[in-house]
Parts: sequence; structure tokens; C-alpha cells
Amino acid sequence: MNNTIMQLSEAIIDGNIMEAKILTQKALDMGATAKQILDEGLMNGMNEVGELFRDGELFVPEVLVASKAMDTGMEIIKPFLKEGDVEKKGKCVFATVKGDLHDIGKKLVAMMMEGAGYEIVDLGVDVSPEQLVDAVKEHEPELLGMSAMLTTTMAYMNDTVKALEENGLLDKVGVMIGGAPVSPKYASEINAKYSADASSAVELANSLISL
Ligand code: B12
Repeated sequence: MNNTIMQLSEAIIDGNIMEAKILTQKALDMGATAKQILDEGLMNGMNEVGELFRDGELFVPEVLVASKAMDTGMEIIKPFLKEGDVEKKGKCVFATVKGDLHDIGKKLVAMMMEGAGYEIVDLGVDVSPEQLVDAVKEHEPELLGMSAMLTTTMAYMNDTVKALEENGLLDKVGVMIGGAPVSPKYASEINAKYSADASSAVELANSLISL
């Protein structure tokens, strides 16, 4: 089984979508847990892709197919991340901020939260502060989750919080943020809550809901 999970990591790095699909299913069939497949297979591969990209050994098109391979695996394990018949805890609107097209991390957080009993409204990528304000008005969620992966786009998180405040919505919704350039310090500066990964995002959401 460990061998299959290692091969799955390699399939992500190689951007081999078909292999990623087959190996994710094979690992499940062999008894691996969804969490194991996610952490040791999919995420492990994606972390390596990140390093190769940073070092100039992989380029955007290759990273894009690696992301698609990761997505394929995530879709297969999604049903297994659910915590059984959990009662609905609340609603969370998710988006990647304006100018930013990275969505793997956001989808993962949304997926884990859905598994933990939250109703998810995913607005996708490149979502402006105005669109987020409209969505909060329309869906009336308890939580708003924003993701940014670029230093150039994270400022839209602050713009969104300000826009929520101007519209009298900030005391109605808990704002959660995350993504590589975001820090707990930045979150507290902009009146939001930070979480580093998908599991701690669920814990953060639970604590915000119970406040
Ligand atoms: C995949 C990827 C891409 C893919 C995205 C595909 C997709 N559908 O998402 C593509 C190829 C499109 C891409 C494009 C670009 N990318 Co890119 N990309 C990455 C890469 C390699 C991996 C990101 C990823 O998916 N990681 C896996 C996921 C699971 O992790 P994650 O996103 O961090 O999410 C976790 C946490 O952050 C947190 N989290 C995330 N969101 C949220 C939200 C909430 C509410 C919470 C609570 C938590 C949370 O939980 C998640 C799960 O654990 C990173 C490298 C890296 N180290 O991050 C670069 C990286 C983010 N990209 C980078 C760059 C520069 C670009 C481009 C500008 C490149 C170019 N020259 O065109 C473009 C920008 C396009 C745009 N406008 O957005 C830089 C950013 C540098 C910076 N400081 O700004 C990075 C860091 C690479 C690098 N080292 O240079 N990229």
C-alpha cells in the first residue's frame, strides 16, 4: 500500500492525471484512509511540485497538469472525508480573492469543512470584494473563507473585510483566511482569523461558530 501511495505522489509530480486516478482508487481499495492518501500521496506530491516550481525546474503548464492530477485524486477521496451523518453546523462562503487563480488549497479546505458538516458555497477564483459582499448578503453565511496564494493579491482580503464593515456585515460573519503568503499576524491586522491548513481550518470554524 505504501508503494502505491508513493507512486501516487510521483503521478502528481509527473502530472499524470490517469495514473493519479487509478492509484488513488487502488490505494483506497487496498485499505488506505482518505487522510493517508491526501497527506502522504496527493499533498506530498504537490509539495514537491511547489519546490520544483520555486527552483525553476517545473513551469506553469507542468504545474497546471499536476494540479489537475491532484484535483482528480481529491474528487475520488472526497466522499471518504465525510465524518458520517454529521448534522449541519452552519454555512460557509468560500472564494479565492481577486486576481488569484490558485484554488487547490481552498477546495481542500472547503472539502474538509463539508465533511465536518458545513454547507459550502464556493464562489470559485478571482472573486472581488464587491462579489463577496453580495454573496454574504445573498447567502447569509456564518463564515466567510478567503484564500490567497500571491503576495500581490492578499491585500484584497483586507479590502473585503473593509467592504463588509462598510455594509454592516462584519459582525454577522466570521472571516477566515489562509494561503501561503498569509500569516496569523496579517489576519489579526485585518480583523480576520488565520488557519494554516485544512484540518486546523475545521477546528477554527468550529470555534468561530460556537462563539
Ligand atoms: C499549483 C500552483 C499554481 C497553479 C494553480 C492551479 C490551481 N488550480 O490552483 C498555476 C499553474 C495556475 C499557478 C499560477 C501562478 N503561480 Co502558482 N503555485 C502553485 C503551487 C506550486 C502550489 C499551490 C498549491 O496548490 N498547493 C497545495 C495546496 C493544498 O496548498 P495551499 O494552497 O497552500 O493550501 C493550504 C493552506 O495554505 C491553507 N489554505 C489555503 N487557502 C485557505 C483558505 C482558508 C479560508 C483557510 C482557513 C486556509 C487556507 O489550507 C490549504 C490546505 O492545507 C505554489 C507553490 C507553493 N509552495 O504554494 C505556487 C505559487 C503560489 N505560485 C506562484 C506564482 C508566482 C504563480 C504565477 C504568478 C506564476 C506565473 N509566472 O504565471 C501564477 C499566478 C496565476 C494567478 N493569477 O493566480 C508563487 C507565489 C509567490 C508569491 N509570493 O506571490 C508560488 C508560491 C510559487 C513560488 N515559490 O514562486 N500556480
